[in-house]
Amino acid sequence: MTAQIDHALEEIRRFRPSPEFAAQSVADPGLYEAARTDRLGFWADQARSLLQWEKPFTRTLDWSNPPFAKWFDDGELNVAVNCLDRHVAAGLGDRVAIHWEGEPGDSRTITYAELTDEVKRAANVLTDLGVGEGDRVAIYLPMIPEAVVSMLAVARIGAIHSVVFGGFSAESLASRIDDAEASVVITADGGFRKGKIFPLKLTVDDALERSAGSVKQVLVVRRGENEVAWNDERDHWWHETVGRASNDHEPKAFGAEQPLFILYTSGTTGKPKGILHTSGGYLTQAAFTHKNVFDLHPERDVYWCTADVGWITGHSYVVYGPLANGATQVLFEGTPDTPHPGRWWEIVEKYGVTILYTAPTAIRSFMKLGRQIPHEFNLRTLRVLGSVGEPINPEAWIWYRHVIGGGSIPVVDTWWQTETGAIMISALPGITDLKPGSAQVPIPGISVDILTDEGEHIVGEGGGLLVITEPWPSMLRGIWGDPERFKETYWEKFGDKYFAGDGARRDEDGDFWLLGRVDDVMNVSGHRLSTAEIESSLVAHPWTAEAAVVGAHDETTGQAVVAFVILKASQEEHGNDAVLASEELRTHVARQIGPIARPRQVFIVNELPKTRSGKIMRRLLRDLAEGREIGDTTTLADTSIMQIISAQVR
Ligand code: 6R9
Repeated sequence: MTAQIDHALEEIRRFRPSPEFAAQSVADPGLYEAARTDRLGFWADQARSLLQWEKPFTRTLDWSNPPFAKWFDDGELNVAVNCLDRHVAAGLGDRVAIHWEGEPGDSRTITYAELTDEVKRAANVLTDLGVGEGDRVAIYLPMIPEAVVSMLAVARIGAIHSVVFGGFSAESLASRIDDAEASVVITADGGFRKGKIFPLKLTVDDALERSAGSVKQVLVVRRGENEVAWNDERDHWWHETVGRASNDHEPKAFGAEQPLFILYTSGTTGKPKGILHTSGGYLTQAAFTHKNVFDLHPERDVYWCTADVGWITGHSYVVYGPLANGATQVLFEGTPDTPHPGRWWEIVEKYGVTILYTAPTAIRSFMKLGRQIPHEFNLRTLRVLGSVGEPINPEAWIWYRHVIGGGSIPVVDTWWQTETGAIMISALPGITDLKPGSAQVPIPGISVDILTDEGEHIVGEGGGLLVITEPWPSMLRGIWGDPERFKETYWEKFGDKYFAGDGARRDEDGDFWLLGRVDDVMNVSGHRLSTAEIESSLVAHPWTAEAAVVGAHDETTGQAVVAFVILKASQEEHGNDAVLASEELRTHVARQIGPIARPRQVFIVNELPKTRSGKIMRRLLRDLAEGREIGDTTTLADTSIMQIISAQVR
């Protein structure tokens, strides 16, 4: 048996960097050569040049006890100082760190000097609340500046943060608090979402009733101004504590392997995994990739990553990467469509955003609404676009480049995971010839490969399982409290190689194409087909707005392709004949990819089930396609969506 993944969908468009862009690029092609010649020396150089070390390291990597890596481990640094104080000391105190935009339209501008001040105050308060080195602090906040301040204050005193996305339930929050045994929670009275207040403090109160009782103190930011219940022994207002605290705080240097944060991510089975990241290596790779993948010119760029700080993208590319690099960035509390569907583009215009980093799911939902909405705004300041979170199909890539980017600016598709900590596979704008739909090449200093199920290297072109073959600076250091699960999940399958759980193929140029999670790979009559590839074909049809594909059990073929498709609004105006559309799309896929890929069924629906981070939950669609009872829907952004879809399918 081989793990080859058959494919036929060819994407042949190529975009070379413009000479003007290449001429001003911060990355130069020499990076690849340097990393190839001496990989560890390359990372040591990056760590030294991008960060400020209080005690220089002499050891780059200790891999004597795999899979437990140590990077730069005899060096000492303070992560918050690297993100704040050193920029102020370098005379950049007046540079804007954060242009914050609240959902209702209120805004705040915060300079590096002001942010440093606020973090020092918060660090003093956390110390007063009894938080010491290595203690865990849970952060459950909306996208407000205090979220960034809290993370950095925790880092500054050598404690460990566990940010829990503000959309998670009391139960999820309680299980994360318990797993990490957090002693303090930082939250807000409430936050804004789609014009309403969501009561965060209430959820924290509820979570603490359910939890085992490690939390002794709760720090509450006033944001929603909604009524809250108060426990005098335990609860403290941010403005009364941090607001009045001293801004005098002497930072301590910590070892490079000092734990920085835990971030929970769902596995295929069982309870969420607490992914553990540490300091020096993580910050090195976050800063390196943020600078080179986005071609950051901190003195003139206005960068905007739309991710919430509750996800890894928010950790590495809202907080640590940009601030370590002294960037000016936009932080936005709201959603793309409140109070109007042009809200994002209004923000790009207002702040003159030059670099935008977002997810394909957002891009496709804008595609659905049409180009006239973004075209009402001035988007000409944009010069680099990024994508993350799932494969971006070539149609969405082209739309992003043309409609948002004006047709000539680079789009970088960045592949990485909570576990990898920072970007691993991506083009470098200014260097790489871009291919829509491909994440392209490992960044300098990263080694990846594609293996068969049996662990054999696939020579040349071909599809299989993506592995990372050498340790990397921002790699996860473990699963909190569960070293066995860490080994089992990522290292058991291929020994010393990290198993990412994604399918990928390499094309004749050596570029990588991500094919979705391996549990999203279907086997139809002995052929492996990627859900992502068929989705990409469906979305390329002019009638389709969005598509999700699953493999459903089939008597004859093992698995059969079942598709769920949302048609474009323009299509609905033309009568929206579901039977006709479904027949047309089946034929289209058969034509584009081959008869083997022809979906057994194409269901026309109005919605797809998505998690709060925008990932389609194909597992639920598979339940539906196989006529089973629908599984656990608690992590859906809208838990009622599956009922609506089921009704449409029946
Ligand atoms: C950063 C982030 C990780 C999983 C990963 C893969 C998918 C992320 C992707 C991509 C194709 C890309 N993924 N980026 N697939 N192309 N550019 O999203 O982390 O939430 O842990 O998800 O997301 O399947 O394994 P995380």
